[in-house]
Amino acid sequence: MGHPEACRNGAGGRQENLAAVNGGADPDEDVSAEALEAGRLLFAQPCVFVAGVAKRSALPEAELPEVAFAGRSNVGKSSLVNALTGRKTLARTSRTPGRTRQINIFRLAERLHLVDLPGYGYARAAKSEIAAWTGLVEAYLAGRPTLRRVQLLVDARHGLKDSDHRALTVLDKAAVSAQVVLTKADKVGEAELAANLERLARELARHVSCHPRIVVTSAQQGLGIAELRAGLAQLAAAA
Ligand SMILES: Nc1nc2c(ncn2[C@@H]2O[C@H](COP(=O)(O)OP(=O)(O)O)[C@@H](O)[C@H]2O)c(=O)[nH]1
Ligand SMILES: [Mg+2]
Repeated sequence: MGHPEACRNGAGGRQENLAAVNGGADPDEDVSAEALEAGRLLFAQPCVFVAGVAKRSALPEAELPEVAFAGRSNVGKSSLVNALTGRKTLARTSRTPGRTRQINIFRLAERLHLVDLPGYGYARAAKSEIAAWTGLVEAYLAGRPTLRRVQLLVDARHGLKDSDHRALTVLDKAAVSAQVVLTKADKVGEAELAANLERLARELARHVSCHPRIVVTSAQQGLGIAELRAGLAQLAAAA
C-alpha cells in the first residue's frame, strides 16, 4: 500500500471512476505522473515529531510551509496521516494521553510541516470543549503565515455534520484555504458515494474557504493516498 501502482491496483475500477474527483485543479483533469512521483518522493522522506502544543503561547515559530489536518474525532485522521507517511509516527504520538487535545506538529523532509489539529465533535461535547477547540485553533490559524491549506476530513458515509460546518466557518473567517478529504470510502458503495459527493459539493459552495475538489480516500485500502500526497507536495518547499 502507498505506492501509486498499489493504490491503483488495489482499488480496481473504482479508482478510475474517482479520477475526476481526485485529480488536479480542473475536475476533469487526472493527476499527472510527475505530480504523483513528486508526492511519492516527498513522503518517502523522514517525518519527525516537532512539538505538541496545548496553548497558543507555546506555538513554535512558523518556518516551513504547513498543511493542517482537521476533522471530527474518530473520522480517521491518524489513520490517514499514517497512510500518507507510511509510518506509525503520528498515530503513536497522538495516542499518548493528553496529546489528542493538542496541536501536534510534524516535519517532513525539511520541506513541509504536517499539523494534526485536535479532533472536535464528540457526541456530548461540552460548550467549554467547543470553545477550547475554537480558541486554540483560531489562534493557530490567525498566527500562521506559512499555513498553506487545511485538509478537512469528513467521513464518506456521513457528510457534513453541524460541527464540520462550525469548523468551516472558523476557516472561512480566518481566510484559510481548505480542502475536504473524504475518509473510509471503502465503507460506502459507489452509488452512495456519488450521492454524498453531490450533496457535499452543494453544501461546500456556501463556504468561501473551500477548494472545489474533494479528495476521496480509504486509509485501509490505500485509495486516494497517492493523489493526496501529490497535492501536498505542490504546497511543500522546493527540494
Ligand atoms: N474501514 C475503514 N476504517 C478506517 C479507515 N480509517 C480509519 N478507520 C477506523 O476508524 C477508527 C478511527 O480512526 P482514527 O484514525 O483513530 O481516527 P481519528 O480519531 O480521527 O484519529 C479506527 O477504528 C480506524 O481503524 C478506513 O479508511 N477504512
Ligand atoms: Mg487520532
